[in-house]
Amino acid sequence: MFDAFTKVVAQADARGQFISPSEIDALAAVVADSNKRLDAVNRITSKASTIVASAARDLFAQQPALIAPGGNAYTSRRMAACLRDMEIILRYITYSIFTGDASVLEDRCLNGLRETYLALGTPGSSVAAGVNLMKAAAIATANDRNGITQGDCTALISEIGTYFDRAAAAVA
Ligand code: PEB
Repeated sequence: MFDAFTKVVAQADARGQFISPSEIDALAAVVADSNKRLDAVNRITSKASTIVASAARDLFAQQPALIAPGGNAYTSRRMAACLRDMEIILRYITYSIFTGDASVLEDRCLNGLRETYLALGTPGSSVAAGVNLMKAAAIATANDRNGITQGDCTALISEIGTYFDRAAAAVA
């Protein structure tokens, strides 16, 4: 599990080289944006249950077979497992936003997840659709201009998007 800094160190060490000026520039940008990063993590974390619930509601509206008898979210046990899975994935994404690196998400959540869903008979493409709905809700939450110091968050928001994209691609 790396953060943006230790990832650069590990990569430089693997090459047997000093940290390059462009790596230092990229990490300086991470430092400069760190308050925005913490605000984004804080907002998504405090709205996590709303993000999960609204994404799940949209998913079941788009794919009603999931909640019909025989569906993969039919019975409250499977519905609870589904909401729990979405919350787990969102939680690891907040860790990646916090550390500025996808490795915690990849290593501890996505690694083997496709095979788990295959074995369970849970449709990975539906999980991916749920992740994409969480992406829209989380980015709307993080990017809300109200009640926060104004600034340019485009780089951070697109980075946040890549963590959701990785999660969706890992199970689709
Ligand atoms: C992954 N999910 C399920 C299980 C596991 C995971 C290991 C089996 C054990 C259990 O039921 O608890 N666990 C989960 C995860 C990590 C982890 C992400 C990461 C660290 O440790 N059903 C749907 C939707 C989708 C869904 C498409 C979006 O219709 C999910 C939610 N996951 C779902 C369901 C089950 C499950 C289990 C329904 C139960 C399947 C079953 O028992 O039939």
